[in-house]
Amino acid sequence: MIRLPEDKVIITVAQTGALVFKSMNPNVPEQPEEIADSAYACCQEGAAICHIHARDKEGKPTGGKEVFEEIHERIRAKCNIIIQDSTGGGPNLTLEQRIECLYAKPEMASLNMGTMIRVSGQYSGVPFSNMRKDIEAYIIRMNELGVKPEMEVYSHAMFREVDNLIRKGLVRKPYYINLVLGMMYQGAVDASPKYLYSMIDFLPEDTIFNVTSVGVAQLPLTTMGMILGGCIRVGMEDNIYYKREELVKNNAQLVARAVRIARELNKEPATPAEARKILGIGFD
Ligand code: KMH
Ligand code: ZN
Repeated sequence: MIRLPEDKVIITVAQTGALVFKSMNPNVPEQPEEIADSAYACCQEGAAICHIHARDKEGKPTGGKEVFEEIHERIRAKCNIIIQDSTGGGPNLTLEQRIECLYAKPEMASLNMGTMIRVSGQYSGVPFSNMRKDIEAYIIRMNELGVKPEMEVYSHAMFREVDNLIRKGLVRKPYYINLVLGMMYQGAVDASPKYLYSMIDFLPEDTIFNVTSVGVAQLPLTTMGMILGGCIRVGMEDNIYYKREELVKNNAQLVARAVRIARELNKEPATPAEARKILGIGFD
């Protein structure tokens, strides 16, 4: 793996997701204007990357290219944060709908590295399907469109799919892997230091890693991620509470806290331009 320069951390904000709704936290940004205003505020606080899910007018996850285009346009009019679209989409979307966003020209996109079964909630028993052939089809499309994949790994077994892409020359260095911990709803490993260390052990060479952890574990595990030389992701997609019994007021609040902690650790948040350089985005 590659450690970030000691004095830097790349912060991603995942603001919306597919599983949190205004009924759970009224501050979740859902519509394009809300998403763009919030992305701008997060960029001002120190986020370099914005992970994006889109919603239709009723607030349901959508893969609609036009909605992603509107979000991108609105964000780009305000700031130069790196746009990373979700190809995980949401449980209501088909495999084709999940990659429509790529045609809205993000710089990055998530790539989920294995199939998981949802084990609770409304979609209990419904697979989150990411078969090898689909992962390959998605990354081929990303390569054609010049989109950098953010490979999301939820458990050790998924490194097999990472290796498959590397062996087939389908992914370019530096590889960028998001270690997702604690998402038991869809089969992730527990959010514990032991699991984080052991997943870091399995990272291929030439990999920059990011730590995502859900719920109450977002704060401690992302702090560990920074200490261990990784990037971090915060935001309401993964955590709607600021602290016990207190809902997050806005995504920028979580970014601001991450930046305060980074500075205590002698790190500065990478600007979007610095993050592009470190991740090799737009430098072909
Ligand atoms: N909700 C995250 C833990 C995606 O959008 O591709 C996983 C995620 C998937 O971000
Ligand atoms: Zn997501």
